Amino acid sequence: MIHIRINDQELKVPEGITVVEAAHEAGVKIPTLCHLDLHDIKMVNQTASCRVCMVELVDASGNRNRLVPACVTKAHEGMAVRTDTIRAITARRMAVELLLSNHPNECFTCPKNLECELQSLAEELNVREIRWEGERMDYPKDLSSDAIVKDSNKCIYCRRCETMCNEVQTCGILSGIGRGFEAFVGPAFNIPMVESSCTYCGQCVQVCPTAALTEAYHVDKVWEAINDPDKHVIVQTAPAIRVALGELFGMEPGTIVTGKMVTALKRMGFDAVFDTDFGADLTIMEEASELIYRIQNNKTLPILTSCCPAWVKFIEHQFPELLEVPSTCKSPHIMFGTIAKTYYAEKNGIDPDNIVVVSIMPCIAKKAEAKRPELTKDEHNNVDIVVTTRELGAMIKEAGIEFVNLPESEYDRPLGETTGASVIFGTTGGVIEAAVRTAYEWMTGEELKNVEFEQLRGMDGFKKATVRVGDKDLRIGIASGLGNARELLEEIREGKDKYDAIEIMACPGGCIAGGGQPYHHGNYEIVKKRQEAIYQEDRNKKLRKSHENPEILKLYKEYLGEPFGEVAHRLLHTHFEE
Ligand code: HC0
Ligand code: SF4
Repeated sequence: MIHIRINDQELKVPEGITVVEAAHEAGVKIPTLCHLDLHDIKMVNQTASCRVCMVELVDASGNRNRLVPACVTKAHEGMAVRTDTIRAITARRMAVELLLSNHPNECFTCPKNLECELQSLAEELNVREIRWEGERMDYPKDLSSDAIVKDSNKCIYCRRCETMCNEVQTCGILSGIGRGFEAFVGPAFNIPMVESSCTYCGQCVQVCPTAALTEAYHVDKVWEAINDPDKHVIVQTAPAIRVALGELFGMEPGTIVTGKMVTALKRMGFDAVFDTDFGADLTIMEEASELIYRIQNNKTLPILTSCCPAWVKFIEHQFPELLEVPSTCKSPHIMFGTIAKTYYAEKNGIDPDNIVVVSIMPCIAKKAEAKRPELTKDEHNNVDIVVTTRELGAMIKEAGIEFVNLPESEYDRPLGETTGASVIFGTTGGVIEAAVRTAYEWMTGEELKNVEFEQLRGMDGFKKATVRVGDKDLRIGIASGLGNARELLEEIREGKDKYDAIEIMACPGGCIAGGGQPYHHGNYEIVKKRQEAIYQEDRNKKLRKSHENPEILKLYKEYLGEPFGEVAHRLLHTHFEE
């Protein structure tokens, strides 16, 4: 421990700590912008480029003699720091003023209005004028992808996205381009995002403090569909939405808002409100069957879950030689779309051409997934519009619905009947746990009494576990975050460790921390609360194994035949390419 002084407080702090961290221990907040320390996922962005955290050092004679950026200045024995002098305050305010001097003046219409960290800082630091008009950038927006919009004019060069993409996700898409006023972060040679190997995981969007990176906005398409009297508009909600949507309305992170969300969707005018969890239960029927088939027929193992579209893109770009490993199952929301436009359409006598399927997802990559050529070649075979949790929140506000006071309602049937197994898809480890619950009973013929597999849970980015199933030990690998996925895939490629089944989710923590979820502004405690809520929602369910879902069993009996059979293959499976 070392002794330092911050303002008038004497402190004992661990060696190696930065001045920002030491000040935090003293209850003093030093504002930061580029700085981001996500220790839960081992990411530290310490570029010190914004200079918003300037403080004054005081020498042994009591003279204030130097301004330093607190985020990269390490505390040392006997150090004295003042955060509250006019010089420090002016320097911080000036840093924000300079950033604003070449920032587009369009807060009213900006997608990050009221969520922008630069805007909040300007308010927090009492910036009341911009004294120097800077040179403006005038780059066109990159609207090339269906998922991400890049507006380089709003880039403040904090490089958080770059650290996230390169160090956490190991995708290497983003880096600094240009000099001076014209500098911004983008793909090499500033090629359009769609031509890069971007996975659309959206983690760069989650950490961007401004609106330089945002999701492609599809709210208007949904309103158009709802307002078209010829269309039967179905909405499905992903597992992770229900534990995060409330945050957009000031509710505590981890509040479960399933019933209120269903009421809101009904009031917004959707013709049927269903649950992606139904698609997740269906996925388990297929994936568990595929796992057992591969084990019993000595086919390629491990099997990898294929429901995360960013992860699928990652393996296509980065490990094409391993493409036979992922399960051929379509992802749950795409399976759902297929069933809505076949089984549900036939059962209700609706022309599939008049059905519009809207997916509410915590994910940005789902927007691009829904447009993949192999999933769109049959027009009755897909999801039409994908909007994120944030876009849903915006629609609820736009519709004038007072979310917090809503009564609760139930999903419609039959595609709204679900089990606890499908809810846990929303967190890292959940898909494989759900698959094990079913595979166990199918492989042993015995009832699984305790459905909670602690060894598959938690926020660790890379977990290895063994689950005893009858006389077989199933070796399981779980990775969340693409850097961890890379480690796991390299192990498989090099034959370093053997697995029977593997789950990969591109976002650290799984879909609960997806690129389309409410901004957590770097606070992983929020993500942990969402995870606890997911497991609570599982415990709230009467049925907790996918193969016990009565509507799923009816779907196979009336329409699909056997799991992993001919019809199921045609409708619910796909292939991967690049
Ligand atoms: Fe997920 Fe999904 S669990 S990817 O994390 O598998 O986005 O929530 O909807 O499709 O079900 C996201 C979440 C889903 C899908 C499901 C899967
Ligand atoms: Fe990198 Fe993911 Fe952002 Fe693409 S979406 S640039 S892969 S962090």
